[in-house]
Amino acid sequence: MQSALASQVPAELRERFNAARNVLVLTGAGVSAESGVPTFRGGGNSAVWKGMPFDEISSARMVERDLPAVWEWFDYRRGILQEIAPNAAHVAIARWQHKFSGFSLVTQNVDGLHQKAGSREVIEVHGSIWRARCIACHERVGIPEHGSRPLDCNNCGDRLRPDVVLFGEMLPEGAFELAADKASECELCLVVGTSALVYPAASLPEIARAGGAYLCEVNPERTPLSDFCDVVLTGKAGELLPLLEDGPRL
Ligand code: BV8
Repeated sequence: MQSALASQVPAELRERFNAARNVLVLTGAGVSAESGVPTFRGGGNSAVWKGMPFDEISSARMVERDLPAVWEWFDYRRGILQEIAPNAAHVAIARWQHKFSGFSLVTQNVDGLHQKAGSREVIEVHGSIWRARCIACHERVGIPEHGSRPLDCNNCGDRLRPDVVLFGEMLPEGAFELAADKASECELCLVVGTSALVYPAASLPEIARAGGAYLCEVNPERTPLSDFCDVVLTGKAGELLPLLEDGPRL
């Protein structure tokens, strides 16, 4: 007997998923929601930090205006993340890297939870909260999950900033181009847990579609992308993604 959830997976999607040779998954904050990481938008709220909307505190302007405030915001988020584990969605996606002959994972998230779940070669188009970068020489340095954050650049002594792409900043050299190439080559594109509002990442599903991909969105809410997709699975990623894998019908 199929569970109500499993019946949400249309036969065509399941067939395509099992037959696919080249798959791309694009994730946003929603894939980490069931781990307890607050999303930025949706659910009637948007992230606010000390009265500033998140796209203000997470902006290039703020790095120039008040770098200590930007660090306080990222230190706070890293503190939350230290206690957080990947959820069933991250774990399913990590399994998929061995399931298909061609598999790409592009994430807008900076939380590192895909890597924690075992995903490798993750294309992080918005950088990582677990790295810092020198303002002057751009030398990068890792930030330990437990322990103090490096303060100044070992290379030139100048100040460090989060190695995260803030609003109004270019994406990491080559990251978007690589993601766009993979999107144009895939035959199945799964868009998981993103409001599809932030560009250029939000243009990746369009690039996949232009390359002939079958588009599937996984999200409890409708997004501007929903009508553009071949199929929309309405629900939580942690519940729905494991159902895509061919296994005993629940
Ligand atoms: C750029 C890192 C070129 C920081 C982020 C003016 C000047 C400059 C640029 C612009 C401008 N006006 C517009 C732009 C472009 C701008 C943009 O797109 N703005 C939007 C908001 C209109 N983009 C940029 O600035 C980008 N750079 O364009 O460079 C340039 C440069 C200079 C001048 C001109 C052009 C840089 C964008 C990157 C910004 N950094 N993050 C940080 O983390 O603090 S973006 C931020 O939003 C996050 O990274 C996040 O990934 C991203 C998108 O959000 P989502 O991941 O989708 O999360 P969200 O909360 O929105 O949605 C969650 C979804 O999950 C919801 O749909 C919800 O229903 C769903 N969900 C909830 N629970 C679940 C679930 N789904 C599944 N399962 C669940 N359980």
